[in-house]
Amino acid sequence: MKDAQPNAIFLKDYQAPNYWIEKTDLVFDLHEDHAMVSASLSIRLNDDVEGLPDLVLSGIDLELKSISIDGHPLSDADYTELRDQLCVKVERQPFCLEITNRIKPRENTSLEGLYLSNGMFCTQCEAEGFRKITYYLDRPDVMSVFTTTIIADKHRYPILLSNGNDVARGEAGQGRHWVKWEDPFKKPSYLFALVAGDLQLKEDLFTTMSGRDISLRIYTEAYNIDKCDHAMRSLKKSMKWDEDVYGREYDLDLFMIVAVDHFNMGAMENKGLNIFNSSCVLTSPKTATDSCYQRVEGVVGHEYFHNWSGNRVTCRDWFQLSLKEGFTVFRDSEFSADMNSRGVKRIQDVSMLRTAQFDEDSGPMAHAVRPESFIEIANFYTLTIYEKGAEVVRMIHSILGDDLFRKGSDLYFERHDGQAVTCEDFVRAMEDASGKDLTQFRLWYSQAGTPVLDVSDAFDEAAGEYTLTIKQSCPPTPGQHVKKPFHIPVRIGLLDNEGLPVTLNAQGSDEVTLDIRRSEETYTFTGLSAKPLPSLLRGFSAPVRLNYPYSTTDLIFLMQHDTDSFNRWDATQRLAMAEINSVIEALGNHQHPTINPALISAWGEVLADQSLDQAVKAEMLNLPSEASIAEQRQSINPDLIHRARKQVKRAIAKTHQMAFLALWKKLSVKKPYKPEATDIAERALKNTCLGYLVTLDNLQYLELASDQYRQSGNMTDQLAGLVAVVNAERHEQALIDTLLDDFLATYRGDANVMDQWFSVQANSPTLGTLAHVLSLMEHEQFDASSPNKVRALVGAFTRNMVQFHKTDGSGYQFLAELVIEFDRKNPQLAARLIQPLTRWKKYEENYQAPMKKALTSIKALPDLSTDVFEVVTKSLSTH
Ligand code: B3K
Ligand code: ZN
Repeated sequence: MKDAQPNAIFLKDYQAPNYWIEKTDLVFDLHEDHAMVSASLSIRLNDDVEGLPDLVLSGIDLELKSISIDGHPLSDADYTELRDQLCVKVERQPFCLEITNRIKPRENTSLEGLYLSNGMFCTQCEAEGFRKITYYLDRPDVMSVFTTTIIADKHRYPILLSNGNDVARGEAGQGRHWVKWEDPFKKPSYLFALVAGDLQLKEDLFTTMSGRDISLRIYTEAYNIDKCDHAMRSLKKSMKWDEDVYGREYDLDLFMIVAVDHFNMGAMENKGLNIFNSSCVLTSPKTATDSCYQRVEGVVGHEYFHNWSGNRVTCRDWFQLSLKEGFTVFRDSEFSADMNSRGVKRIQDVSMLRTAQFDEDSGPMAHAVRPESFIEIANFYTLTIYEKGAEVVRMIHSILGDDLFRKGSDLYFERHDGQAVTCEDFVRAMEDASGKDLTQFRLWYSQAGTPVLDVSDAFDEAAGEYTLTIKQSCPPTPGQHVKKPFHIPVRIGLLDNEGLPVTLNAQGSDEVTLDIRRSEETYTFTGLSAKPLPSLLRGFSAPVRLNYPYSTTDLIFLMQHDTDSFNRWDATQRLAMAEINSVIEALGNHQHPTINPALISAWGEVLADQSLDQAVKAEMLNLPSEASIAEQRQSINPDLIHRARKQVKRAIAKTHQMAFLALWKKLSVKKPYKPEATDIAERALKNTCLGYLVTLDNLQYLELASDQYRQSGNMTDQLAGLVAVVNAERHEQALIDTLLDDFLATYRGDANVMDQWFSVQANSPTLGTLAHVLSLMEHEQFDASSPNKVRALVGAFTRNMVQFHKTDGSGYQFLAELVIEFDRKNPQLAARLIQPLTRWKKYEENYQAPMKKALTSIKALPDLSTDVFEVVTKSLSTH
């Protein structure tokens, strides 16, 4: 537990370290109830520092056993042990500091530092976990060459892994053995990794562009080893893609991935030894959904790409986190776009950004892509750092174009290889390589909040001139009340009355990118015979909210004619959103809503459109999610959102049920499962149809869903069948119970599949009551020490608009009690779980009070972790 009133750390206070650690030799002696860690650190004074200041090392929950310098044990007067630090007097330098300390991995439930997952030792050091292993300058600008020797029982831990290459091994007596690893590349401590366990191995080979053979190894527990093929294929594709697109070759002779069940996030890019949440590695047609296959491919790519964007060139300090994360998310999303359907990937990324990142950016935790301060860095692994950071890199890419962007990335990697650098260094490399001025663009790194573009237009018939006026603004965010105008690239096109693209310039282009720089900009297009319809922010060329007074007819026109598939999709979402909003108003006024027939017939046209890509069609038919609707509302009434969305969906289903049914049937042909774009698209579309059909109170559709559950040979269709039965308007409890029991009996023991079973129930507006969630927490398949399970059950429940948001506050109270309990075990998980309460001010009044009460009850506790303390304090702050 940390201080009750932890302090913020500021970017402006950054100072280089007083000492460097040039070499780090580690020996781990692993035992059942403890581990002994011996570190030999070759330390040298930073040339810029005068005198010989004390060496101040970080260390948490460590038991110091011995300490010496250059072989001479230190006396008590030579060092001081503080709570989280060790201060060592320095009389001469350079020197070698030798430390031995004891840790208790089995008692480490934070999943940070060295801990156990299913009896296997593993580590997670980013951001500040290495200090839970040994005393160290645990900051990313201290880069060192590591060697690691691991000693452990041979029978229980036959596999001993660390970063780099294994250079020696031997017997250690008494049934123990040892392996020594050397990593020739210097790295910060956050990239250190160790694994010891009884693991099986899947092996392959990749030949790099310069002809070097790299051994690829994926380690899992024996019973999962047949589920690694897709991850291995994804790894090879990633290695090839980074060579082709960025010219980046892998550097070690060995690349390892280890899958573990207990992990706080998706995966970790430790040098040469990536550690993954098993949910991001393991797949098989029967146990993994299409989106799971795609997540595995994306995460494998992401962690692999970090080898250059993050490891070879790393961050100077944690304020620069987006330097590696934003850039790497941009890289992985382009990789996925190249491997699958580019249009759909963009739609999915933007949906997520607009739903969750926009929400974060308008709430109490809003922060810039490069934050100015934080209390707990673990709270800053956010959608803003990752997804908005990726959008910022994407904008640089679109301002520079493919070739100059590649020149910029080449320069960045070449100039900073082996260094710990800043976002500024990245932007400067892009500027230097391209000759473009990104001065104003840099505001994207320092200003938080989502900019708003208000667009209006006018047409001068006599002159044939069309004028677009674009005003930008950005709402205040905590600590930043006034914003300067951003540099915003806005890609647009114009459609004529026939829906054909209008030529916009002398070069004959029908699409241009407007570089918005001032708070108001005007653009004039000439030579038009009638007022065109603008297609704005094509491909979502900047992470902004765009307002333009589109009529229903305009949106339907764009849905039909826009050449930009993203904007066609966006038109459906705007149309649906307007309709759902008006139903919410009607329901709020206790009126009977009627659904606009224009919307219903527009959906019919999408359904009938033979020319549409199937995956895009599925996305176009999908209504905005409840979370996305909530994000766009001024004031949230969860119950009304749920009911309104359902009514619109049912109205569409009712009119088009024959078309949905016909399409479902057409796409329900049995064929072997392939996780490939066309097949994934067909399944997505088919299951969208099923989702519409079961909104109707019709036994036939319920049977369709349960047949699909029973007959499908893959998890995507089977799960969609189950979800459809559970949430069908025609509620048949006996059938629901039968299918849930069948699912349990089939997949019991498969942790990742069981996560789905918990989520389906916790998500359900009818099934997912608090009482049911509480009973599921007692289920033998539930494991409170697994973040995946907690997220699958409790996380899903907190997104359940109907059951979590009860005005009696029962859901909020439950969450508060759980957060308090988890905070003692796993603060990172606790701080994530609390998120749904942080937006209490956005809810209607009768929800606000119980949400605030729950937060206040957490805040009242002494000894909160810095993680939960920061989130709760900022959420309750009046500023
Ligand atoms: N870099 C890690 C995230 C570490 C989070 C630590 N709390 C995974 C990734 O972004 O690749
Ligand atoms: Zn990352």
